[in-house]
Parts: sequence; C-alpha cells; structure tokens
Amino acid sequence: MNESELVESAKKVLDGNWTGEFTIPSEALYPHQWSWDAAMIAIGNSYFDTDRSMKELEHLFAGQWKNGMIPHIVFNVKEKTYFPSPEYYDITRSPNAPEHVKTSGMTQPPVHAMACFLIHHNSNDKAKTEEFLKRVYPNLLKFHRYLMTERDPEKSGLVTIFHPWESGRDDSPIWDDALARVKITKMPKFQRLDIKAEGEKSERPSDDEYNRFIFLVDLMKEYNYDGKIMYEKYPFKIKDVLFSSILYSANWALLQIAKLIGEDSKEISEWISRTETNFRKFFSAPSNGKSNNSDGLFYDYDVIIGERIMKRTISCLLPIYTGLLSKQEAEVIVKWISGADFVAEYDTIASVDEKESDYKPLDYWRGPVWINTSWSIRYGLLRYGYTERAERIKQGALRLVAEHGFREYFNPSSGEGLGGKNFSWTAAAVIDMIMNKSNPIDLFLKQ
Ligand code: 2M8
Repeated sequence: MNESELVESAKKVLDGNWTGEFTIPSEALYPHQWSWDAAMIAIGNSYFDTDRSMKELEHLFAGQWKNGMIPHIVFNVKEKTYFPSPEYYDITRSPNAPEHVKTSGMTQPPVHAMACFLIHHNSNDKAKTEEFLKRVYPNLLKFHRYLMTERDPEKSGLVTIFHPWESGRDDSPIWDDALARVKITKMPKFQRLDIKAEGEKSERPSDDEYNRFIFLVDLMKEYNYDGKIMYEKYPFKIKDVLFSSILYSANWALLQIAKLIGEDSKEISEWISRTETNFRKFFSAPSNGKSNNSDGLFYDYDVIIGERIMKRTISCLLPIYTGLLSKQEAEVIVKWISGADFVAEYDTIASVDEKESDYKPLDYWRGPVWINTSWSIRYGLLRYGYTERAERIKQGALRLVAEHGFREYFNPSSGEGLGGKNFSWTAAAVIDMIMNKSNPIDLFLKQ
C-alpha cells in the first residue's frame, strides 16, 4: 500500500467507528468514547472533516465534571458489553459528576488542547474553528486547572494519577510494585468482559491485575470520588512522566489558543514554569540509587513511598516529545532508542525495554508496539533534528499497518497485529504522520 492508499484505508476505519456522535476506539472491545483516544481521533479527522473533529471533542466535553475533570470514558448507555459499566462506576455519589451524561470517575492524559489547536491549524474555515476554540477554551482551562490543583497539591507542575487506567498504559510494569502493595480488604465480585470480546487472554492484563484495578475503583466509590479525601487516604498515587509530559505540551497549546482568542494567559505560563522547575527533581533518576548520576532517562515517582519507579518503559523516553529537554538530554534519549533496547522490528518503539525482566512481547502495555506512542516520539525526534531516526519510525509504523492491519498493538519482534482490529487511534496517527506538514510541537512552542 502506498501512502495515499493507507490514508484511504485509515479514513475507512474512522468512518466505520463513527457513531454519528463520537468515534469508538474499536468495535468488540471498546464500545464507548475514550478521552485520549477521542483527542487523537480528532487530530486524524481534522484533515478531512473539521465538523466531525469538533463534534468528537464537544461530545467528550459534555461529560466534563463540575470540578473540571474530563472523565476517561463517556458511556453510550445502550451498550452493555463493557465492564466496568456506568452502573458500576455509579458517579451519582459525587456532587461533581455531570447530571445528564454517564461517565467513568477517573481521567486520562490531556491531549485535547493540542487536538483543538490542530483542528484550527488544519481547518479551511478559520472563522468557524476560532468560534470553536472560544467555545471549548473554558473546558480546556478548567481541565488543566483541575490537574494542576486537585492532582498536584504539591504545586510541582506534575500530575498524580490514582489508577493505572488514568495513565492510559493499563498493565505497564511501572505499576506492579505499587499495585502489589494495595491491600485488597474486600475482593470485588465482577465478571470480566474484555477477555470475552476479542483476542487472546495472554494479550490482556491478568486476573490479579483486574482484581486490583476494580478494587481501586471500589475505593474511589467509597470515597465518593472526593479528590481531597483520596489524596489523603488512597493507596495508589503516582506522579506520571507521560501524563505530565503531555500536560506540559498541552499547556503550551492552551497558551497559543489563549493568545489567539484574546484570553489572559498568565495562569498557564505559571503552570509551564512550575513543570520546568520540578520535572527533573521528580523524574530524573540516579543510576544506582546512591550516586547522583542520572542515566538520562525519566522515571515515574511513587508519591506513597517517595521513590522513583526504576522500570525502563516507553514513558522514560517520552519527555522528548515535550520540547522541555536540552539538546544534550535529548541526545541521551536517542542513544537509548538507538542502542536497540527499545527498538522493535520495523524500527518502531516497544512499550517496554526488551531487557527488562517484565518484558512480554504479546501482553498489552508490557512490550508491544503502540502507534500513538511511536507517533509522539517521532515528533520529539524531529524537533531535536533526528530526522533520519524519525523517518524510520514513521516508515516502520506505516509498514506495520500495511502488513498487519490497523491493529491496537503489535508484537515487537514479528510485527504480528494484536488486540482490537480496525483501531481508531492507529488509523488517526497514520493519517497525521502522512498528512502533517509541520511538527505540532514546534507550533505549540512558538512564542
Ligand atoms: C485501554 O484501556 C481501557 C481502560 O481505560 C481498557 O483496557 O478497558 C488503554 O489502552 C487506554 O489507553 C485506551 O484509552 C483504552 C481505549 O482504547 O483502552
């Protein structure tokens, strides 16, 4: 398949998953709207259908909570094939929950300001998309403010997540130790529906992980989703590199939007400098736990035990996407990538370094290649001038999809397609990699 054939096939995937109101990630496994998927999908559609991109995000924002949280799932109440269901989340326990929309009670990485910015950038009707930016600016600002306050009482500019699902990398080995420390005081009773839907059980999180995932949801419910109480008592609190990196870039995108529509951007600038001050303090790791020499990678920080989580995963590399790094810091990350530790067949990036003992090539976020993270890292590489390596990632991703389909994730060694079929964000990222003529990070960081 050449590039224009790939774009046509990707558009078909997005059309097939469009419900008329929003786009599902993929048919069997994910019948609702997911937050960071929606942002990526809107970026893909922005090249051909501005209206659909705007509708996608406004559908999601209709589920925003009163405290600003954009939930990770907005449910289609007619669909009964996904667990946890809206009834299980029972968000009516929280005075912050929206009244007329059913959602989950947690959040996901904030890609949305970048998507809104790109919808305007790619639009042929700037007057229309400027109106859109004015409409959604309050949603974006409130969401970022929520992340910078309720999810960061330390004022570090870095986001604390309460659940692996909030990270978007559900069963990454990063969470193993923190999850193992969670004491399950009452075993939740439920039936998994994900393993019935599609694919092999070995390609999904384990039952033990699911028990812990659901127990954590039960605890959120017990605390009525009250952020303050949860920050005090909740047993899982992690400052996440990927989430915080995305928020940093999204704050730059939000700043550009604020300038464009004539809003005051002081508060956003203040958030950006907070992140710049603390990013390395929390996330740069000493190489052996004793010396101060960092290995140049960035690691999540477990707030409960006050320690970094020394697992080499795709998150360690992702700060290259922010534009926050110096040229030297970016160079170290590129060495890790090129040293073949993360490089999978097809020149794409595995979600876990294959030398990690937890590496599992078929298991979800424990090894397989995901196109959305490869997409971000490619833009980071371009920003720092690693054009050749960036091009290899793009060509590798296109080849994976051409040979194995628009799958949810891929075996890093064989390229075999895994998980959901006709997966929306895979299609959207392919469209963007082919169609985009300017690096979004450069656009956001433009003063
Ligand atoms: C996966 O997560 C959901 C829970 O949110 C699940 O496994 O049921 C993750 O890959 C997540 O990043 C993604 O947004 C979601 C939908 O594609 O699926």
